[in-house]
Amino acid sequence: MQSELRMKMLDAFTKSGDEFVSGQHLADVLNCSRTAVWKHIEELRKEGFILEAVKRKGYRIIKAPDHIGVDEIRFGLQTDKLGKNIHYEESVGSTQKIASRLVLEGAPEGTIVIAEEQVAGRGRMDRSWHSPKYTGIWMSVILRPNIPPQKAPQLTLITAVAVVQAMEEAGLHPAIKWPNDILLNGKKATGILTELQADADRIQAVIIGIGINVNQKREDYPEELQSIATSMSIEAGKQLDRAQILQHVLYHLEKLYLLYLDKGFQPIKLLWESYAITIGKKITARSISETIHGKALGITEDGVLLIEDESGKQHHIYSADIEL
Ligand code: BTX
Repeated sequence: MQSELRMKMLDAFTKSGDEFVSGQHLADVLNCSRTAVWKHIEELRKEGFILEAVKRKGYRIIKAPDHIGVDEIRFGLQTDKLGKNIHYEESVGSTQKIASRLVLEGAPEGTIVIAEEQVAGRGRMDRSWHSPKYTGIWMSVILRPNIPPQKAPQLTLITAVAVVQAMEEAGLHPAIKWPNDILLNGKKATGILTELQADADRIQAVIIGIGINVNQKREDYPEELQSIATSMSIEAGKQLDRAQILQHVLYHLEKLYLLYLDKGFQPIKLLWESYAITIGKKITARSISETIHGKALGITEDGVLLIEDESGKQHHIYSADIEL
């Protein structure tokens, strides 16, 4: 919708407060037909406005979209570095792609890329990540740690702990499924994708992609995800404040990252294991090359999953999908 029309329309709604605005009044204000009004109303809906339409009365706005723009993120953010440099977009293909461009342009550590919607959100191994508008946290965080490239998977585990801690603050009880899924009531509520820009022995940057389902309703998911995905809001039974959750994630991530740089992976490993549902259980790990059944023993210093099969042989799992 053109911004001038949008302004006139929102002004009309603002003036009417809780009262309905008739279709005819909107048509007069916007100088257009009733059919065109209906189209504009549908556009507002698509952009996240919740509207009520009642025959012979007209329309009213119940709720404006819950945006997470730069101001909402900055106001109340309790970090020194993470999120101090914010790249915000309404709609993108993938925040990871933008972040990797920013890395090449020299973006400082702690830069975040945040979008209200991703139309080509990415998971691991070229899978897609469903990222509908105004419902989740679709974010990439740029870190520049001075660690060898093979240690980068540890940052996925650090991030998982940070997200879990932020979810606990919202009163939820999340669990981690190695390596990157955060589950609520057994269903996936968050995915983490860590990508590297590195030379042979030095990391240029790590881009941590975090996708948190916050305010989706069950019907917002495509059918194939309905049985495996959930959102914080579905589990909490109420709408949640995305900007606040994002701030909490950055706060915990910064604390854990500094702890990691200072004391190494051991304290993080203990925290991670305390949230992991896989450890001690019989699991199946499927990777591109093999499928291993056995008991998950724990993770190594490098964040690699250790499985003991029935013959007592131990396997190091670097990348796989886990079934419990
Ligand atoms: P993954 O490969 O572990 O998970 C991808 C799989 O998860 C999909 O194949 C699908 O079955 C399921 N899935 C897709 N979308 C959702 C969803 N919204 N909720 C629950 N399950 C879903 C996980 O990869 C890593 C995801 C990282 C997403 C972030 S968002 C910001 C950043 N930008 C970007 O493009 N990706 C990351």
